[in-house]
Amino acid sequence: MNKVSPRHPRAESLRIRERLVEGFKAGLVVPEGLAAHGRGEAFDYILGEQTTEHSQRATEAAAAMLLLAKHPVISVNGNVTALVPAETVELANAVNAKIEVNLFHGSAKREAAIAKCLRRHGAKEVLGTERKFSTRIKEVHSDRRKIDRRGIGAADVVLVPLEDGDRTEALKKLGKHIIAIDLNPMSRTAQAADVTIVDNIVRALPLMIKLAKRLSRDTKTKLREIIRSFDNEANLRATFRLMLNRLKSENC
Ligand code: PTJ
Repeated sequence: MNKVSPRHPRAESLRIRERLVEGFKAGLVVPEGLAAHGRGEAFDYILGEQTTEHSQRATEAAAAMLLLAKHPVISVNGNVTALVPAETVELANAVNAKIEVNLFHGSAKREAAIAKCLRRHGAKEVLGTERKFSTRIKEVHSDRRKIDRRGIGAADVVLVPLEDGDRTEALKKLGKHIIAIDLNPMSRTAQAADVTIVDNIVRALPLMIKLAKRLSRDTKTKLREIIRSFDNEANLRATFRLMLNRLKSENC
């Protein structure tokens, strides 16, 4: 790996790219995942590569929702595993969630590599790799239709980071609550989710862990109040406005 100089003005962004390239070489990430990351980077640039107050509010609502859930599940794909493997495991422990591998570009080999990587980072159980537990959501027209009966199949709340569109809509129809992490506030996933965090996953997950640990000491009534007072549509509109204003200004 080429060492990125800490003095480079875009060092952090380059380091994140390196993690994806390493993930690609290790068989975790598909080539399309590199392109998807580029799209995310463009939106992140407009956001100023920082966590906005709106995404902070969404992240708090997401943490409360995960803590209140009976069967929370974190859905992981190649990019998520390459970027935040340790944080995914830490968040799952903090909110008592299951981790399930769910791929857009399905491959048993990559599922196994992703599960192995997450176990290396401390995950005790990774669902989504055993055929005998697998079932299908017929409304989904991609490899993502394959889900684990013990995981997403039984879940009441599903965290879907870096998702493509139609599964979120299908999971919503099945009555599940969806939390999305997506730098593109216009994506179908962002629009369809109950809570949308428009932030880079490398910033969103550490913040969610911190907030989940803090909120776990609060009452259920307080957690319900956080969710009740969160308005995803208004929050997305405010994020749009912020992006537009940044584009109009000369700071972007
Ligand atoms: O590993 P697989 O087979 O499941 O494939 C994963 C990808 C990401 C290739 C697949 O899910 C896909 O094609 O996704 P899309 O439709 O490109 O959507 C990914 C969304 O994530 C886009 O809206 C991007 O803007 C956004 N995104 C990309 N990188 C990040 C991000 N959002 C948050 N943090 C990022 N680092």
